[in-house]
Amino acid sequence: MDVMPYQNQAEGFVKRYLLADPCLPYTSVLAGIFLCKMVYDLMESFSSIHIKSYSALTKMKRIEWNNRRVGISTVHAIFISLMALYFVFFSDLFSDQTSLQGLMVFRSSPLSNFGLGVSVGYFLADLGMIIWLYPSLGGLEYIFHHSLSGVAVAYSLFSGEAQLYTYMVLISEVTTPSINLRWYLDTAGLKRSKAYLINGVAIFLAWLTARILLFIYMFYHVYIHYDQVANLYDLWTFLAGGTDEYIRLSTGIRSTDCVECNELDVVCFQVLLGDVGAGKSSLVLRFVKDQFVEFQESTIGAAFFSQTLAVNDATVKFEIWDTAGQERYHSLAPMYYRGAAAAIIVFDASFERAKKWVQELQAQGNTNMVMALAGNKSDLLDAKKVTAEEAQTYAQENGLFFMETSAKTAANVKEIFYEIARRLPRVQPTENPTGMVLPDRAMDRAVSSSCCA
Ligand SMILES: Nc1nc2c(ncn2[C@@H]2O[C@H](COP(=O)(O)OP(=O)(O)OP(=O)(O)O)[C@@H](O)[C@H]2O)c(=O)[nH]1
Ligand SMILES: [Mg+2]
Repeated sequence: MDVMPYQNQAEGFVKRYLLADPCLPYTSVLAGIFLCKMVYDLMESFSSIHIKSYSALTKMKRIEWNNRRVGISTVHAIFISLMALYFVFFSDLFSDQTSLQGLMVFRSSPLSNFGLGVSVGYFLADLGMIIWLYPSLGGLEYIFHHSLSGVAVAYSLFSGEAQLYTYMVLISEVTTPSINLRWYLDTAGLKRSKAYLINGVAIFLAWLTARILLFIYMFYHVYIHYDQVANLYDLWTFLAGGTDEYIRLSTGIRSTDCVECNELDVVCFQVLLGDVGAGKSSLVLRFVKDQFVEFQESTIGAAFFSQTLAVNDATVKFEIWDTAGQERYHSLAPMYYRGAAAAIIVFDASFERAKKWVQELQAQGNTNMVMALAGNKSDLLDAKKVTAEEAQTYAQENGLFFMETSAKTAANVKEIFYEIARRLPRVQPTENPTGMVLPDRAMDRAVSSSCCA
């Protein structure tokens, strides 16, 4: 019988469904549960043949051995702490250098999802056994601890949020094998042995490093990346839903806590959208660095910029995501416009793509989002296909404001950002509505996060 067609079908099924990105979290949770069962059975067979003291244990102690102590728990701890050490210290996935892949707090990969999925599978399997054999494998504190851990890891897995911090916490699993070993030494009556003493020292050092120093490092990391952490929209919805802080975050505007800034200072998350080559990067480069590059490279993923404007009596700090216009990056866009307070939709020759972006933002963006339509390359009069009147009418009908800009000549570039700032709900009008100061210095990321982030 020819098995090839079946083999091909099976391979297709695995690739298209089991290992496809959207299914991977579910597949890995199931894999985690099956792996637990496998480790349990292997441990049982191995111990009954090779470990003499195993057969002397009571039935309950054997279950505890295969589950909690030597088996599942230890194998999971070794697996997840190795994964966590890799992602936190060696992988580029969460590093600051790869800003092109979007905010660090929203990054994930098939491998990072797989690791968290297996961990969720472990927590489910272990929780199932604890409840089934309650209270022999552990009391309420175990149920509470495992439920909380499982839910936290599953949240990070399925939302794709803060996976770096989840992995940082999971490094603390390195302490588990030595704690399990202590149980073994206890049960084997080796309390007075040298091994017991060495084990105690190892536990102390592992705790100090993985549960104290590492947690200090994690909170420090959160502190220096607070501008990104504040974008954890779903988590904030849960933690601060309905509060003033949540409203400010969900509209993409928040007060700064910089001591040098006054009460009216705001941070405005902003996104630039538009067709490929329309001039998004050129506009933001002109605004932030007052530069123009004749052959600007096409953006990959997205790029981050920040610039501060003094508008009326307030200082508005723009945190700008310049998105890529290429169609293959379209699916990333919601990550940048979700939670944004303002958007500039840029077009040059064709108007159609810009209209689609407006529709998408109206359907899925913030309700109070300030939207601007920029007809860029106004210096190239011949290339124009859309008249200013046509764009103006469209903008008025759809609640945007329209400006013709040129990144090349700098025409209307500062003005469009200024007009956005002026329209932000938290920026108060004064008697001098035209007062605008644009600092010469482009603010880099490090400066921004140390001050007004
Ligand atoms: N003449 C003229 N050329 C411009 C202007 N703005 C941008 N360009 C040129 O248009 C080309 C594309 O500009 P980009 O800023 O890379 O366009 P983009 O929208 O960021 O494109 P993607 O990143 O691919 O989505 C570059 O070669 C720029 O030099 C402008 O105002 N006038
Ligand atoms: Mg670009």
